[in-house]
Amino acid sequence: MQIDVVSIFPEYLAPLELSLIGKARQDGLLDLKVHDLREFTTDRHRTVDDTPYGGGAGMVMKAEPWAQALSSIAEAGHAGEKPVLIVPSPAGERFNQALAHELAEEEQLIFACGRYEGIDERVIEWAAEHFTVRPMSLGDYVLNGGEVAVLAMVEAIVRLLPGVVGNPESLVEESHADGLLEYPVYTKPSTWRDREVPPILLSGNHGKIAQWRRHEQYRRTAARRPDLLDGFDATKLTRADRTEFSDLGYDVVDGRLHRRPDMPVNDQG
Ligand code: 6GU
Repeated sequence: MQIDVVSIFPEYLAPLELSLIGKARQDGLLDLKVHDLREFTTDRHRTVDDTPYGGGAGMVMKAEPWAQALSSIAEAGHAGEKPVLIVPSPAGERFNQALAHELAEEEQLIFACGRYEGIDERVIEWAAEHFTVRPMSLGDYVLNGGEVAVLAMVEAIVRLLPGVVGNPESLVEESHADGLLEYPVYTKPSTWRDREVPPILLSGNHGKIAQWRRHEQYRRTAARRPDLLDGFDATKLTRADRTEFSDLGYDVVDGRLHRRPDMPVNDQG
């Protein structure tokens, strides 16, 4: 996979040299380049921003340096499909694990890190002729620029590339892999400060352990992220699974979970 990141703070992306992503680059699994937007300006002051038309607070990123940067990256890339241009923005589509999987299938991703109040909207319109443009948000809060969001999205995507995570099994049993939060985990010692590991985990009964873990996933998800249960496929639940959901206040109707209105709020997650 090829990833290009454009930013006025290329040093902000230094963590992409480290750990799993740094290793993927060394191993040739990932070709990642960080570009300084100011390299694509032509004036003496290397200007990337200006005041907003219509007035208001803050500054807006000028169109031309962005067009120069993106054209240069597109020309250097493989002439195949349109590359995907991800524009981090709190006004974007919510990034999630399903999108990470989808983007991990792409040949080339380009991330355009805006700062200030954003990029001149005409760049986004122009870019749609050359790229598949995807404005994307990490969540409902505001960061100063796209760089931190890019660190998060690139990590979420790159760890899904074949060969990047040493044991691919670890991708199967993590939070969001099956639309649920992960079960709690424990390691030695079995008693720590008078706290015991749940005895079932020491039983050696792999069937019971798998069921206990699944039920912990349900409990946690119901307590912390009940919104995730709206889209949960309940058609393949066992009787024990249904009973667990019933205890949590959910009935199965037409293969979907429905919260009973009389149930007290579950805060034991
Ligand atoms: Cl992707 N960018 C910025 N600037 N702020 C954000 C965000 C992205 N996601 C959440 N807040």
